[in-house]
Amino acid sequence: MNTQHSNNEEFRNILGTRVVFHIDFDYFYAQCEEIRSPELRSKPVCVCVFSNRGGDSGAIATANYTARKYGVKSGIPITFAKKRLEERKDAVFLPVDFDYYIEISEKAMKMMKSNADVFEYVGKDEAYLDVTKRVDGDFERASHFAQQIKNSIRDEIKLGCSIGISPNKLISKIASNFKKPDGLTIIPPDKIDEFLEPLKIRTIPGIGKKTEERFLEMNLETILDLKKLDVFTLNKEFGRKSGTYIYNAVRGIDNEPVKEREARTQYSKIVTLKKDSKDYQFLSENIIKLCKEVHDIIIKNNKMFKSIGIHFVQSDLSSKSKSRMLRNPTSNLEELQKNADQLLKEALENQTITIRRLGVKVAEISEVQGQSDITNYF
Ligand code: DGT
Ligand code: CA
Ligand code: CA
Repeated sequence: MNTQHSNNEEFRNILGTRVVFHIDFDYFYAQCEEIRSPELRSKPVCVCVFSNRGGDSGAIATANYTARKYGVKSGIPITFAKKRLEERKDAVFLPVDFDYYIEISEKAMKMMKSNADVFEYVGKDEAYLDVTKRVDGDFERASHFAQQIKNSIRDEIKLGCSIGISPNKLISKIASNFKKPDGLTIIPPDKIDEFLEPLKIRTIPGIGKKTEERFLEMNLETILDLKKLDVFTLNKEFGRKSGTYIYNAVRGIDNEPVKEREARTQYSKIVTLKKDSKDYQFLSENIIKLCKEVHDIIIKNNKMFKSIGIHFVQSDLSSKSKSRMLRNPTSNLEELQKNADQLLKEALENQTITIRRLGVKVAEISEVQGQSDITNYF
C-alpha cells in the first residue's frame, strides 16, 4: 500500500466506515408496463412521450433491454426507435402513464424505507439507504441483506432492481449502474481503487459529455488516468467546486451523508394577508407573488407539476380550496400564474366571507427530464 493510498483511506473514513446502498429500478417505466401486461416481457417495449404535434412526434422516455439491443434509448425520437426496430414486428410503443409508475414507485419505496437506518429518496426510480447499523458495518452481511431486499421487491411487486453497495453514496451510485439489469455490486473499502480505476471518466455522476470530451483532448480516458491531475490543475480547468469534486471522486472520496428524504408530492406557500379581504384585485396581486415563490422552489429542485391549487383560510378560520389538473406537466411560471388566477376568479364568484390567509400549491410533481451535466452546475 503506497502512502497516497493510505491517505485516501483516511479521507474516506471521516464519518467512520459506513454501509450505503444505492437502489435503482431497472428500465423503470418500461418494466412497469411489463408488470401490468406480462405478455410484453418477450417483446421490445418502448415508453414514449408523444408531443402534442400528433403522429409519431415525440421522444422515447425509456425502453426495455430487448429494445435497447436494437439501439433504442432514452431521449431519441420515436421515429428513430421505430426505424431501429423495423425488423421486430412485435415491438410495442406505449404512451407514458406517470400516475401508474408513481403508484409502483411508492410501494417499492415504502419497502426500501422500512429496511433502512436512513432513507433518502432521490427520484421515482432510485434511493439511497444507509444500513450501517442494521448490518453492523459488515459488507458480507450487507450483501445478504441487499439480496433479501431485492427478493422481497421482486416477490411482492414483481419489480427488478440493481443495487450498489459501498462506504459512500458516490461509489454506490456507480456500482448500482455497473451491472444491469438485476445487478448486485459490492465494493468494500479495500476494493475501491481496483473498482474505480479502469472505469471510463463518464461513469462519475455529474461528468457529462462535454467534460468527458475535454479530458479526452488531454488524452485522459479512465479514472486511473484522471488521478494524474493534481487538484490545482483541475480547479484551474473547472473552477474550485467542480475541480475539487472531480479530484475527490476519482479517489472514491465522498463524505455526503445519506439524508432522510421522502418523495415530495406537493409544494406550497401560504401567507397571512395584510388585511382580510375578498377583493379580487388585492387577492390577485398576492396570488401572483405566491406563484413566484412556489415557482422558485420548483426550479431549484428541478421539478415539474401537473396540478395547481389555491387555498383560502377565511375570517372565521374555515378553509376552502380549489384545484385543477393541467393536460401536461410544466414548470412554466406564466402558466402557473394564469391558472392560479383563474381559480381565484372562480372561487370568488359567490364568496360572502372575507379571506384571512391565502395559499398556492402545486402537486403531481415529476422530475425535469434529462440528466444534468456538471458543467451546467456552475
Ligand atoms: P436503467 O438503465 O435500467 O436504470 O433504465 P431506466 O429507464 O430506469 O433509466 P434511468 O434510471 O436513467 O431513468 C429512470 C426513468 O427516468 C426512466 O424509466 C425514464 C425516465 N428517463 C430517463 N431518461 C429520460 C429522458 O431522456 N427522457 C425522458 N422523457 N425520460 C427519461
Ligand atoms: Ca433506473
Ligand atoms: Ca435512475
